[in-house]
Amino acid sequence: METQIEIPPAIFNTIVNATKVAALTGAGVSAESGVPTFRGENGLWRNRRPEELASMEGFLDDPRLVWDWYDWRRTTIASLKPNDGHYALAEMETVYENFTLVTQNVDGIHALAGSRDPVEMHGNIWYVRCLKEGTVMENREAPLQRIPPLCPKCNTMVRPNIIWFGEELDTETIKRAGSAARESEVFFVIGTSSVVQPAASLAGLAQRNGAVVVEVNLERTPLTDSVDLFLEGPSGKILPDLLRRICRARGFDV
Ligand code: BJW
Repeated sequence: METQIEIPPAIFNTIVNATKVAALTGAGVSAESGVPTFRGENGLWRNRRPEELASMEGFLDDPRLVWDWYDWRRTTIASLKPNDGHYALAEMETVYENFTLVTQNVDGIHALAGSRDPVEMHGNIWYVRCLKEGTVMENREAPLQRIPPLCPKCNTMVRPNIIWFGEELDTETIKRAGSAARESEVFFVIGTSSVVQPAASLAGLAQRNGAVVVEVNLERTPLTDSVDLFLEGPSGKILPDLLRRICRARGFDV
């Protein structure tokens, strides 16, 4: 059954008729697939300080602890499948002339759902980087045979190719995310607590450049008061419903 989401007609028209659209996703989008979120009651940090697990200092202090955490997450994610929210976002690429998906998620599930070129702001859990030479390699072994894993070329320890706290985001990635936000007519912010920078600033950037900002979340966030539309509920339900309504209004088969 479709959820009864109330959308003011002027905003709905913009959503339906837009050509340039972008979406920023966070951990909440993968929650219905079984990937734990970071914050909140059952969040991944609940017993640990984020800096202990997701910073270079924490890693150098105890690489085994950090790799154990990543090994557990990789092994969990390896068996999971995209949910209807991921599929709706992949479908948006066919509905809109220009649709950019920007994600903070490192799980790679958007690509599994068919999103063609997601901008992965915080990296990807299936890639590792050699601490000596900086070479980035795909590594899908889950569980890992050796912890911490070593570079197959030089035998030095590798780290997850993920952006940790205090680390700069890749320049090209930040450029793509910024342009997508700046140029969008509609900017969706989905399943993120909107507290981690610089991702959390993209909605404001989009709005200052004229975009209608639509937030989808189970609960209110620090962003909610400034968005044009807040859709409260699970993204795995809200996004397919919204997509159906957009397609119907555009005269597409649904
Ligand atoms: C649902 C749902 C359902 C649940 N449906 N919704 C400016 C001001 C203040 C601080 C800073 C600043 N600039 C930089 C900082 C510091 C820092 C930062 O932002 N700190 C804040 C926490 C205060 N940022 C950085 O350090 C960044 N680096 C940087 O800016 O460098 C600058 C620099 C410049 C020059 C030289 C050197 C440096 C890097 C940030 C990297 C973040 N990385 C992490 C960890 C990765 C580890 C890993 O994954 O292995 O990425 S942090 C963690 O948070 C992870 C996530 O991608 C990110 C965002 O989390 P997300 O996705 O929002 O998840 P949750 O759990 O927080 O929220 C889930 C939401 O879903 C909730 O709202 C639920 O309600 C909702 N939900 N189920 C819909 N079914």
